[in-house]
Amino acid sequence: MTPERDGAAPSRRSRTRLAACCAGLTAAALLLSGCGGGSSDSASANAAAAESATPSENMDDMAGMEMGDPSATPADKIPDAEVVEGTFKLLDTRPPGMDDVKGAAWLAQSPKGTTVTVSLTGLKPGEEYMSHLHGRPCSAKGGGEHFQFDKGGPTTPPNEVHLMFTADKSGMGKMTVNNDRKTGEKAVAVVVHPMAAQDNRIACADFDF
Ligand SMILES: [Cu+2]
Repeated sequence: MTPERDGAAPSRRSRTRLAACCAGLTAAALLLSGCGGGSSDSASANAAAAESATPSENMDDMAGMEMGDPSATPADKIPDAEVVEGTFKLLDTRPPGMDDVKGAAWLAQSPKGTTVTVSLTGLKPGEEYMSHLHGRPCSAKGGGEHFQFDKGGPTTPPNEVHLMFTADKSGMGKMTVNNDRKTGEKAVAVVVHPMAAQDNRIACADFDF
C-alpha cells in the first residue's frame, strides 16, 4: 500500500460521517423552519418529519441547538437585567380547542445575552409546543417573520430564538432559553405554535419595550 492510499482511507470515512451529519441537520432544519415561510407544503413536511423521527432521534438532530432548559433561571428573575414583559393574546389562526390559552412571556437582556421565558396555561395536556421570537408586532400578521440575529442567516438557534416544551397534565407549559447575544429592541413579539402544525399560530405576546 502506498502512503497516499493510507491517507485516502480516513478521509473517505470522514466524508461519510459528514454526509450523515448534514442529513440530520437538514431534517432538524425542516422541523424548525415552520412558521416563518408559511406554505402548507412546509407544514406537511414538518408533520411528516416529526412523525418519522423518534424523540431520541430528534434530540440527536438538535444537539447544539438550544431550545430551552426548564431548570434555567427564568427571564424575570435574572439579576441586573433589563426585562420586558408581554401578555399572550389569542390569534385567529389558532387551532380548535385552544380558546382558553393564557399566559405571559419575559425577555431579559444583560451583558451575558438574552433570556426568554414563556409560561402558558390552557394548552392540551401532553402536547408539544414551539415558541419563537418574532420580528413584528402581534397586530402585523401575528408577529411576522422570525426574529434573526443575522438576517437571512440560518433559521435555527442560535441565529433564532426557539423554545420547545410539552404541556403538563394540567395544560400548563413553561420554558426558558438563553442566547449569548442581545436582541436589542428588534425581537418585539413571541408566538406560540403547536409543534406539529407551526403554521397555526395560537397566541402572540408583544413585549412592552
Ligand atoms: Cu413562531
